[in-house]
Amino acid sequence: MKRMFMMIAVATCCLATVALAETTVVGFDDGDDGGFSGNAFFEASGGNPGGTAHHLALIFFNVLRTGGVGEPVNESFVRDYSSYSSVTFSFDIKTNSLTDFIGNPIVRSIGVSLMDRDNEGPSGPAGVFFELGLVSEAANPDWMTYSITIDDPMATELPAGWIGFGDEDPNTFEPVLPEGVTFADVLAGVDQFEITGAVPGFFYTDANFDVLIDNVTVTVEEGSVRTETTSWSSVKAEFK
Ligand SMILES: [Ca+2]
Ligand SMILES: [Ca+2]
Repeated sequence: MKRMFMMIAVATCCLATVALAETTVVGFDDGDDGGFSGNAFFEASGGNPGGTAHHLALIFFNVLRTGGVGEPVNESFVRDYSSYSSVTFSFDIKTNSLTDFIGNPIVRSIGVSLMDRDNEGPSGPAGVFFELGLVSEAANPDWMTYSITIDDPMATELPAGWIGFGDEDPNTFEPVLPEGVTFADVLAGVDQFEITGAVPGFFYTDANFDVLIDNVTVTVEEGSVRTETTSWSSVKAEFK
């Protein structure tokens, strides 16, 4: 019995857990779009550092997206996230100015949106949105980073702070996921990723944007992988 216990102890002491992470950064080098489109210009300088996406226009809201219908796709962002233990999105932002139509400084929100066009709801494709923070001269006068980590891409319930869309609540008219569609369903079939100022359920009027976004990043972490450094047969051989 004692000998058996020792064998098990030896076998388990040699198993280690290793988390494997894969990170993709879109830095808009030399003004390259990195597979993104939307209402930004892609410029070769002014970024953090180097190239940058530059929202410089009178627009309802800022949007940088990859995977729009008929548009470029960056497959590091547009993918099936179901096999990962965590997913982190981040980007850097700097607001040169953001004003209303008569030039008064205003504040807008910004967040990330993941959309799955294979799950269509009454108000459009199903998706999920997370509001990361504010866009304004006061909030981001210099480069800063917004980031959100999804700890369980296979969660069926919406994690705290996430909004579903694709349908609306019949009583409150707030956006919700279509019936039968879960957070996990969307994460398993993302067709479009966006950094956007359009919070689901809100409507916007024109604003003068001069806002820079750089280093759009996704990090996926594999589930913990157990590595075996000693085989069971070699352990048994030690006790023969
Ligand atoms: Ca850059
Ligand atoms: Ca899909």
